[in-house]
Amino acid sequence: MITNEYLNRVLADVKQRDPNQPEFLQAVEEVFESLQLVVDKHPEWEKAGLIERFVEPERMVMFRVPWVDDNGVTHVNRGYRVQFNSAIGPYKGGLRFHPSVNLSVIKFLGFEQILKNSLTTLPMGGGKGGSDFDPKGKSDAEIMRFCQSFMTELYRHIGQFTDTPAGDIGVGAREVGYMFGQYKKIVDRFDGGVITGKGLTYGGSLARTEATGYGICYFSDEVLKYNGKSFEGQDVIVSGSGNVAQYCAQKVFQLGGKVIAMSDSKGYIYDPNGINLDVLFDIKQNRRARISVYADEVAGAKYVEGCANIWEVPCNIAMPCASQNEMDEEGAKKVIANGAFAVFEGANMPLTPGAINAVRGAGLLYTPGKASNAGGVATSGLEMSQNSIRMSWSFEEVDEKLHNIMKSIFQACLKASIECGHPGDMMLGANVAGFLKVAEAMMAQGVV
Ligand code: NDP
Ligand code: 2IT
Repeated sequence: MITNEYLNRVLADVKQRDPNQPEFLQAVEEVFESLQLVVDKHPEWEKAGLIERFVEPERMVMFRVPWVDDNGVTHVNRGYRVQFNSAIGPYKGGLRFHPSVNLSVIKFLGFEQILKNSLTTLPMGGGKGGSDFDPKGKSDAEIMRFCQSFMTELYRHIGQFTDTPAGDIGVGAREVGYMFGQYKKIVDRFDGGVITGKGLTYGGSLARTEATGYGICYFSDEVLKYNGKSFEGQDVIVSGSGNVAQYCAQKVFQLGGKVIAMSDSKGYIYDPNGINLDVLFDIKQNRRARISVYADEVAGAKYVEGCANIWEVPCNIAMPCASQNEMDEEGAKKVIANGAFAVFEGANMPLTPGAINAVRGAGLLYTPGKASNAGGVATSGLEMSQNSIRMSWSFEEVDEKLHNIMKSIFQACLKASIECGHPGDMMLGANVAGFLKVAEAMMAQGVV
């Protein structure tokens, strides 16, 4: 419940202005609930229109992306780049290629990115982009032509001092490579810092591939330690099986936990012996196949249709790493009833508001994605640092920096939660700590 009048007025305005953007409204409302205490303490913010400006992107670009498939047929997709907030640094955030992409999804992701990037301790503003293009089943040549067409418009809006995209759902090393190549061809310069997640031979950073998943576990490990617990011996569900889920699962095993279930958008696999990641990585990275193949190849494993059914698997810790709203209240209740003690978000906004209330209400440990998955964009920031100094750090150096950043994020969230009178509340802490830095910078820079 939001009681602060100023926040309520802005929320009503946003709802009236963007009634057809449910994901964006969901993200704004969740953040506002956490910000009440600090907004109460800063009456000067209202006169400066700080919150109105905070919820309105600085710029939104939408564009046509025409491309020709292998049969010579032309298709037209829609491209987006939302440059949400540049108060603390140039816009930074990924690109998502998925049929569900629309302005609401990109705005919610860009909004979350502002606070996430603020938490990383690095100077990065918030942005996000993508397209409703579906990469599934497309040939390499089709992916290349799409990426080239996408970049033929996007290139004029980006740059290391303006806006630096990266990957997200449906955009990995292959797509980043094609987009970087097209950018370089158009501008006739090697601007390494124009996009991150690049291949290692042309300016990418070691450990960027692993960073989001590893970072989730480093952050979760701090939360567990603070609560006198650890990953050791815990049964863990990691939903999804993309970049984030794969390396989250790998780090869970390294920290002594056992990942027993993973999923894709069609269904989930359950392996009581612990998921064999060599097999899973081969299926996903080399063969780009469905996760159901795992159950055909590994004795004792089973495949169940329906990705949301994964929450029926009994576990101690649930780590949703696939997509937004993948765990609803019903899913959360199953996780709680089966005796889990923690839900650590890996994806962006994977829990519905009903699920968050259920999990927190039942006293489980809960961490929001904007804090726990910030290691991906933080390591993108480290990739840009290496591009700028024309050097590359070893895997161990980057991994250590990532680990330290995740510890700092935990400390910042903890400190803010204590100052707000709710020690250990990571949702409150992440929203408040992330926001205060941006708010201070926005106030200092005047009404722009
Ligand atoms: P990938 O494209 O590598 O993998 C996405 C995975 O989630 C796939 O297993 C996919 O299944 C599944 N998935 C996608 N959409 C849905 C859906 N609507 N319902 C159920 N499952 C779905 O993406 P990432 O691993 O990079 O991203 C996963 C999440 O992590 C996203 O929320 C993203 O925003 C977030 N994130 C990513 C970062 C990064 O560095 N990549 C950084 C921080 C956050 P299928 O193959 O069947 O589509
Ligand atoms: O949601 C995210 O933080 C990302 N997809 C990573 C963004 C980035 O710029 O590395």
